Amino acid sequence: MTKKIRSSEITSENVYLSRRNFMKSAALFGGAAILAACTNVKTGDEIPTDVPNSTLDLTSLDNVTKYNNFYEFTTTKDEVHKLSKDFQSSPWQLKSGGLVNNPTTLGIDDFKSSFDIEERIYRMRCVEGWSMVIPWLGFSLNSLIDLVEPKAEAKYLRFETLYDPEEFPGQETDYFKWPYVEGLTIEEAMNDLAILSTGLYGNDLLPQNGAPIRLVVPWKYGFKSIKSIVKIDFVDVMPTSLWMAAAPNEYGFYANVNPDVDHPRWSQTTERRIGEGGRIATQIFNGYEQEVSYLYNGLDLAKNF
Ligand SMILES: Nc1nc2c(c(=O)[nH]1)N[C@H]1C(S)=C(S)[C@@H](COP(=O)(O)O)O[C@H]1N2
Ligand SMILES: [Mo]
Repeated sequence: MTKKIRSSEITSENVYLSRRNFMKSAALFGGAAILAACTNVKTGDEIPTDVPNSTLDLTSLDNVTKYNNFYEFTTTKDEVHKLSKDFQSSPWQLKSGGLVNNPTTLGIDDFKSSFDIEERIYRMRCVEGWSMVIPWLGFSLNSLIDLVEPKAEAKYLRFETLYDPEEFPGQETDYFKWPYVEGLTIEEAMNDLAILSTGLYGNDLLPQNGAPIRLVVPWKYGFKSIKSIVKIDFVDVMPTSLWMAAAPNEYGFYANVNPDVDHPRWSQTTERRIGEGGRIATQIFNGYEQEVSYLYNGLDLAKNF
């Protein structure tokens, strides 16, 4: 009998996923999408024929919540969870506007009641060369786009993290231009893989993971998945992200995971899966090529990094 999740990952804290829900989420991805990159291919007799007989091993809840990048708190990954524990993520409002017909401000409960919250198991590849597999809870960004009705001139989405140096000690340093900003083309934002996440491992997001709401775009380097979002603007010019402003020769707008385009200071051909030994091959678009490559037809991915 094959388990979708290693029994060693199942603890009292993270038994969250009924087999039924898991199969639902596995089916959502049409199998190949989440499974092709699998480094621990498993076979078994328990798996329906329409779902490939392999899966991803989840990164442990402990690693997902204690090894974090959230520069608003600190640049020390294993300190983020300690420094963020008193972060006030409620009440919270996310304002969506700009070039839209229906500007909308919603609280987190509004999001949860208006949109279908699904589980999405995605690989996350940090530009630094490590990766995780995380069971997110969230809803398709596309459903918010439908709600606000972008005007024809809207070409990009520009996302902003809360600016509040009292909550975020890191924002008192002027090494970065705060607040954290990220962007997507509207076509990217409409791709079904792009979600706004409100939770992981079956529970609400903890502060260190971007409570109460953050973006998840699994085919791009992790830094695109902006945390603790307060604003989404639909705009007609390409947004300048925090990372583009900080180091334009190192971080471009697209930031698609690409083993063939090295970071100026290191190779991107392999990655270290947190909690596992050794290094594994990094895949183009982080393994989601089938789902997203149409977005980049005719684009030189080395120039548009
Ligand atoms: N606002 C904000 N969002 C952010 C970051 C950050 O420092 N600030 N770090 C990014 C980076 S580099 C990564 S790899 C992921 C990490 O997400 P996780 O800690 O939830 O795994 O969040 C991204 N989103
Ligand atoms: Mo990252």
